[in-house]
Amino acid sequence: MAKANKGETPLVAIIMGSDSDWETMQRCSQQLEELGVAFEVRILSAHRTPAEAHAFAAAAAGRGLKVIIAAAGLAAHLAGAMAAGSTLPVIGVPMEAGPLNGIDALLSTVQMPPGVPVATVGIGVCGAMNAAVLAAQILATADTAMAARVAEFRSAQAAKVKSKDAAFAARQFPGS
Ligand code: RP5
Repeated sequence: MAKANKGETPLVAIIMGSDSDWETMQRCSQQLEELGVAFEVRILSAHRTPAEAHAFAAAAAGRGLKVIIAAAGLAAHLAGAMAAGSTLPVIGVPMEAGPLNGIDALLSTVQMPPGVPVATVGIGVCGAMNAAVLAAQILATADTAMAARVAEFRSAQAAKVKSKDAAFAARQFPGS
């Protein structure tokens, strides 16, 4: 599935080990859309389609991609496989799958050997959303329009918290 807008070259790839990861990773794609990041989505598996996964990693930078977001569950090696095959920044998102609820995926994703980093975010939806924000922040280092959108996103987020704080401050609590 290609999600780049208006004929734009995708700058970010969301890759997932399975379509069963999509319910969670949709939150990543929505966050990227909100931040105006052109992206593509692929299903590639380090274990089930290793040749395709390695070919994707090897070609990624040449295709104009700048960041790879890799989501997988269980013994999650997809982000590591991307980092092994590309020098692009790789963000790993552990999926909350299986009997260990993502702890296995977190450890498999985060414990990379020195020299082959994966920037690992939290398990599940929070990680999926943060992966999008982190990807935008990486792009923003070389893109002033992106930097402005990231700053706007942060301000809007802060404004929401302030308005919740004001709403709570206006409440009457028993005994106060
Ligand atoms: C991983 O195994 C996938 O990333 C997914 O989280 C998990 C289960 O995959 P399916 O059996 O649902 O295809 O490779």
